[in-house]
This record gives sequence, structure tokens and C-alpha cells, in this order.
Amino acid sequence: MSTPQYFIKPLYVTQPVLPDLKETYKMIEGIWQSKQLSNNGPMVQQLEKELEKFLGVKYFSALCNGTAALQIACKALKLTGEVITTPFTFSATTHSLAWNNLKPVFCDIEEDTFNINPDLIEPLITRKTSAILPVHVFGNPCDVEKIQQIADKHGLKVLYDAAHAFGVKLHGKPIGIFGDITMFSFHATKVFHTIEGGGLSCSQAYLKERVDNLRNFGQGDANYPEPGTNAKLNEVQAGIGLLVLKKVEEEIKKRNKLTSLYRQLLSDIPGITFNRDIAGVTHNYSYFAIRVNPDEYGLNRDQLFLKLQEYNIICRKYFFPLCSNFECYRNLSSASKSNLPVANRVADSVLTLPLHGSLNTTDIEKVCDIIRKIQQKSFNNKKN
Ligand code: T4K
Repeated sequence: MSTPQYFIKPLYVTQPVLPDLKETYKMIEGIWQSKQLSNNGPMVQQLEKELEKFLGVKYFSALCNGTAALQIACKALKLTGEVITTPFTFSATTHSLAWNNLKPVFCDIEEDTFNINPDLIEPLITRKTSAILPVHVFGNPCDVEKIQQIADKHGLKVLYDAAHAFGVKLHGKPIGIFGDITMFSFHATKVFHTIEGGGLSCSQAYLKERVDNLRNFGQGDANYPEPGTNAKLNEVQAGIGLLVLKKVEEEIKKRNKLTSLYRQLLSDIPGITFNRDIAGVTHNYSYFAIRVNPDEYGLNRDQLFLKLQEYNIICRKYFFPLCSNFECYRNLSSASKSNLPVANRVADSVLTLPLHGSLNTTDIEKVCDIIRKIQQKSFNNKKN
């Protein structure tokens, strides 16, 4: 069996879409001439308008990052007490609750979508519950209908974390219209980015007003109706966003093609499984996650992760460790492993492979060939 060559340059899990440099200089020149660098300038206003159109949402507020956006959303919705959420997410989701003095209550996830399991939410509701904070993990939409029914029945708010779900649609409906508020992250590792950045979509004017006030020190019309923070996006980053937005559809198309190739080439490797497209969903192909079954593959996820590094393939274990296993949350009663069997199983077996528009089909073929050869080698070693 021939040994595949390693990649000369590292293959990262993602790489940002970069706007054309000449266009970027031109954009910056305009900002230099205006001298308006921040504080809700024309670039931020234009970005918000364009995102409302692109995302198909009524109101959009641009902010300095997704984490601050979640924190502000909790304040805007006046959440109190306990919030039911998923442990299978990036730290920022849970931390945003803790930073608002809210208690995260972890609910287990679905084995197929990795999203919060709506059938397990109701038993976690107490008199202190004020909201549900689900995450559209890897851009796969949650069961928004069931979640809304539960929220309506118990008078709860729904705040979606759509950090991964830019441009995703469910039965033709934009992902940002569900729940009370939806958060998007525009970090450089996302399909659409403003280097750092994020924002909130909502359908109610009073919420948009509250968010806009909270991001700007809470000053309102100089009367300071509530204490705010500084979570504004600046003009240069908004300008970058406007340029990146022009390239997003092309980026998603490229990722779609590479995802199909991954699925085709990995489908017969023992012990490797992955999600397929979901009927009725317009995906954004933000991540390509596989699961590793050590009994069939011959190596566990952590061993494969390290082996791939030897070939210069730099994957990520999104999301390991689970938020419920962090030192700061593991003493919560809902964080117990017995409450979260699926999430613990998924977090121990999932690996996110490189996927971004600057990869080509040869790269994907080579990654899949390496994954196949590693499996064959580990089984041959076990036999001998
Ligand atoms: N909710 C969810 C569900 C989230 O996933 C996130 C963020 C948030 C909330 C919070 O949103 P933000 O406040 O971040 O807007 C990354 C990102 O930092 C984080 O934004 C993201 N989720 C998380 C899933 O991934 P790391 O620690 O994996 O990033 P890093 O630096 O290792 O980057 C991954 C790879 O990307 C690198 O190996 C190389 C490449 N890369 C990265 C950057 C930053 C580049 O090529 N260029 C770059 O500029 O966390």
C-alpha cells in the first residue's frame, strides 16, 4: 500500500473569504475621506440594510462579535433565572448566559442533527425558566416548530444561536425569522465575516431599538433608560463585510461541491459517518463534520485527529469538550453525563474536516485517501 504524501502547506479547517485588495483600498479611502470611523456610520447602516435583504429578516443590528450579540440579546429580552440550552456548542453560547447571571440548564441533543432535542425540553422547565437558547449546529436548523410550540405553551422567549447558519433556509423561510431574536457570528472563520463581528435579527421594532440602544452604552435619547455596553461594529469592518457579502453565494456553491465530494469519497470507509443534506433545507455548508466509530475505524477520534496532523491536515474537534463538562459548569445538576448521554457520545466522536472555498477537489480527494489509508493501516497493524 502506497503511503500518501503530506500536504506541504497546512490544510486548515477553514480560511476566510478575502475581498479583492484593490476594492478594499478603495473602500478604506472613502472612509479616510469621511473620517467617520465608528458610531453607526454609513458603512454600518448600509451593511445592516443589505443584511436585512440577504438574510430575509425584518430588522438587523450589526455588532462587534457574536458573543457580545448573545449577551445583548439576553438583556434585550430581559431574561431571568434559568435558560434551557444545548451543551454541544461553542463556549460563547453558555458563557453569554453566565455573564448575564442566568443559569444554563443543559438539555440533551439529537443524534442525527446534533441540535437540542425538543422532546427533552419540557421536563427541564421550572418556575424560574425564562427562555430557550438553541443552536443551529453546523448550520442545520433546529426543530423550530416544536421549540416555538413549547415556548408558547410555557410563556418562554426563544433566542437562537445561528452563528453557523448564515443564509440557511428552512422550507424557503430564512433562518433568522424564527424565535424572538436570532444571533449571527461574523467571525473570520464563518462563511460570511467582518473579520470580527456579529449581529442580531428580530421582527419587532421595540427589540431592534433596545438592541441598538444597548450596544451604544444604553444612552437612548441621552436619558439612559438602561445600562448598556459598547458593542458597536466599526466602519472598516462593516466595509469589509459589504465586500465579503458579494462573494458569499460563490463561496457556498464551492463548499457545496466539496461537501458532495467528501460524502462520495468517505461513504465506504468503515467507521466514518457524516450528515446528509436535510430535505427542505437550503444549507450553507459551513462545516463538514464526520463521526468516528473506533471499533470499525480502528482508531478513535483523538487518534485520527493527531494522525491527520502528521499529514498537515489541521482539523478541529468542534465541540469538545462539551460545555457541560467545563470546570465552570460541571457542577450544575443538568450537566451530569446521565442527563446528556447523546451529547457526550457525539462530542467524543465528532471531527470537523477542512472545508472552505480555497480548497480544490484534489485536496479533498487527497484528504479522503489519507483517511482511508490510515484505516487500512491500523487494521493491518492489528492483524499482524
Ligand atoms: N456560538 C457559536 C455556536 C459559535 O460557534 C461561536 C463562535 C459563537 C457563538 C461566538 O461567535 P463570535 O463571538 O466568535 O463571533 C473559532 C472561532 O474563533 C469562533 O468564532 C467560532 N465560533 C468557533 C467555532 O471557532 P477556534 O478556536 O477554533 O479558531 P481558530 O483560531 O483555531 O481558527 C480555526 C482555523 O481557521 C485556524 O486553524 C486557521 C483558520 N483561520 C482562523 C482565523 C481566526 C484563518 O485562516 N484565519 C483567521 O483569521 O474558534
